[in-house]
Amino acid sequence: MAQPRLIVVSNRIPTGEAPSGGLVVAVHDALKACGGIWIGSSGKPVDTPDPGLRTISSAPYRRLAFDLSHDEYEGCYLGYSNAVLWPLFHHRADLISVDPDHARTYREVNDRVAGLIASVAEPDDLIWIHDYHFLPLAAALRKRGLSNRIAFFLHIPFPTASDMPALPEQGLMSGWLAAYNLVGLQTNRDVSNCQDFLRGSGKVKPLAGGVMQYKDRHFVLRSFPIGIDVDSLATAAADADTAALRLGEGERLILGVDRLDYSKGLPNRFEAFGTYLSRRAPDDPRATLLEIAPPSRQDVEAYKDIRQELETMAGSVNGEHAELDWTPIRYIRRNMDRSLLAGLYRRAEVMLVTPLADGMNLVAKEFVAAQDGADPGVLILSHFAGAAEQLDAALMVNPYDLIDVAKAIDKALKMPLHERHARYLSLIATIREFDIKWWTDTFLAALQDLAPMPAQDSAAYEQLA
Ligand code: ADQ
Repeated sequence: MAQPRLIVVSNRIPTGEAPSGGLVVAVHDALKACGGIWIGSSGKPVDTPDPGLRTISSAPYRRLAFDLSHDEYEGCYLGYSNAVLWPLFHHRADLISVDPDHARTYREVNDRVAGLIASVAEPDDLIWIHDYHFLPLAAALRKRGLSNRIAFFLHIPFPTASDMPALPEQGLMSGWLAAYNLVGLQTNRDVSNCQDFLRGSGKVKPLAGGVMQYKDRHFVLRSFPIGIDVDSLATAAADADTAALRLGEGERLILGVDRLDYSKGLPNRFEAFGTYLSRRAPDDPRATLLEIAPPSRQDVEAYKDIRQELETMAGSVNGEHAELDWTPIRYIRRNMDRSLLAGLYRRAEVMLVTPLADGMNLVAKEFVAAQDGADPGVLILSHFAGAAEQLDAALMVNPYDLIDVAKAIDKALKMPLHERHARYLSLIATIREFDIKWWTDTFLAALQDLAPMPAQDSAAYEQLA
């Protein structure tokens, strides 16, 4: 069967010539194979936005960018996407900042972007939309009469049915999702949360095999756990030069790598490491926690305090436990080059991945891919990372329980080679089987299997988009 053309829509598009990073490379490969178009925002807001799409590159496929005005950036990106949807979907309804103007701008931007997509889409194109910035986009495309096969993939967790009522627009959500042919989530837990919500909305009836019925049409809801490019990470890790990282004689390395975000549980992690240090026996070797966490989204209110909180906590743990020749927490607030990061994964004996909520967490998978199979490190993984559903051979922890995490650190540092090895073999087998190529291939095959959605009364979509 001939491969239809693919249109990918994501908040950001790579602007450089050589895309890097797992998802970007995977989408790049899929677009190269099918031909197609990648559409995304140009990043920062501009004073006089171009009303159309700007071509960033034309080969081997087209990359097209749309501009956001300052009001659109503030209302849609900062306001609704990152100060309502992100906290709500990460079970932090206490942090949401409800503003009807932001909700209106979010829907208006989606509607405008739908017009731009409609101006380049052809009837047989597959359209693949990424993430929470674009939940209503399919409804806005259907309103314009597009019957294409349209899929959505949510990179972050789906909220529980009890969190969802905090969203003033929750009444629209089932209609937004039902306008897609295929809705992909990271884990089975997300699918079950989404099913509970849809069933509870009274508008959607789950049928067999992930098929959902909304009014007189159907859509499919399934999990597609995202993976990584294992070989490129393993090669980068083996080739990296990490000599600049100097540790004392016998000092052990524990690593944390995150965007600075409240969902990543960093204060809990630092506190748990402090608890480990307080409980450690005098003749245990020294362990240093190297945390690499560059700030993100600093324009959003809820992000302003985390940096301060973390620096205070690092200072307090170091003040209590440091020696003249040892600083237990080293905290780097800069972005790290990917190949150096891969080398650090390989050098670390223990990796702490302890989010309070996370769609998947690719860092956990990257750490495993980077290991030397003859002497692998140990992954400590939160139950609340999406990756926990697949990586049950990691040391699983409850990140809220400081003693549980402290005990896991102790166990990981003392784990004998045969146990590290057995756990590693199980983890790497899973990561290899469900890699990034599996993810794009499986997702696109599932979409291609579905029939286009017959054009319907566009008035039904007017109220949604
Ligand atoms: P993120 O929240 O950004 O992504 P994550 O999956 O952990 O989180 O990382 C994405 C990429 O960023 C990884 O390739 C990682 O190497 C890189 N990265 C993270 N911290 C870094 C640092 N300090 N320096 C350099 N690079 C760093 C969202 C969801 C996740 C989901 C992904 C993909 O929140 O849950 O796994 O999308 O679907």
